Amino acid sequence: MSMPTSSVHLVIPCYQESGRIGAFLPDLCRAMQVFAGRVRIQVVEDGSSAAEVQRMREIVERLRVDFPGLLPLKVLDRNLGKGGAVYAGWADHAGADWLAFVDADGSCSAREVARLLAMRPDEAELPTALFASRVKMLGRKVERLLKRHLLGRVYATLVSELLNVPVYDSQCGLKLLPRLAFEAIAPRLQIMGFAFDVELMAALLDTGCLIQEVPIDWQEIPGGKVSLLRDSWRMACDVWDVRCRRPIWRQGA
Ligand SMILES: Nc1nc2c(ncn2[C@@H]2O[C@H](COP(=O)(O)OP(=O)(O)OP(=O)(O)O)[C@@H](O)[C@H]2O)c(=O)[nH]1
Ligand SMILES: [Mg+2]
Repeated sequence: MSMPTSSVHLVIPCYQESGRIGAFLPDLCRAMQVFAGRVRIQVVEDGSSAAEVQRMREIVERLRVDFPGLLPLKVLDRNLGKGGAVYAGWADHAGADWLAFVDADGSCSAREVARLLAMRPDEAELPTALFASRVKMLGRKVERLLKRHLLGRVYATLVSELLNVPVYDSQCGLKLLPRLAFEAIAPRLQIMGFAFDVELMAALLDTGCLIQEVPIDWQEIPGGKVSLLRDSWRMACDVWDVRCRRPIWRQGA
């Protein structure tokens, strides 16, 4: 298979992640070499403690010696939330054709990131985004704690029903989208927390961007920060908020 020639700006949003990213980032840098300089990786540090920022800087700077496609650490002065960190990183796209993010913990392996990025079409009649999806199916390996899997299924069903979008997994931590499609919707995006990708998905669809879900392998890594109690309620409210604002977007379109 020939590799796509378009460029990608891949952001890793991080909050207190120096313990988990250390195993993942070197693998990711190595895996991106197959794209011969067309993928740039940017780690965004989202208002963690000073000691944590220092540790992250050391990890990134050490790797940059061998991997010039890894950009200097971007440090935000205050915690914006996962979505806020992703968007802050995407603002530095430097003309990349595609924008992407992946979670810092390596739940989605470097190999899977490379597999999804290699699927980006160099030319498509309609703009198309690729969203990774944790589908438990024959031929794929998805390992998650049962309670997280179940809650994830409830949330995805809520998203799908409330927004009338047949999405299987809106929250998977690996997504790739055309930069121009993102720029068309960026002014309307308001959700900066864990539900940011629900709003991103709805806004892309409403402006005519296609989204394909790509089943990937996923292995839950201990130390996750999404709290089943605290964050689920906030995330459910955010879905409702997107549902209420969609008709207003459409009037303005
Ligand atoms: N920027 C930012 N990123 C965060 C924040 N909290 C979590 N993240 C990032 O979001 C990504 C996913 O967070 P996790 O803690 O792995 O979430 P999880 O609880 O494991 O949930 P799943 O991975 O979906 O099972 C990681 O890259 C985190 O660093 C935050 O407050 N700000
Ligand atoms: Mg995780």
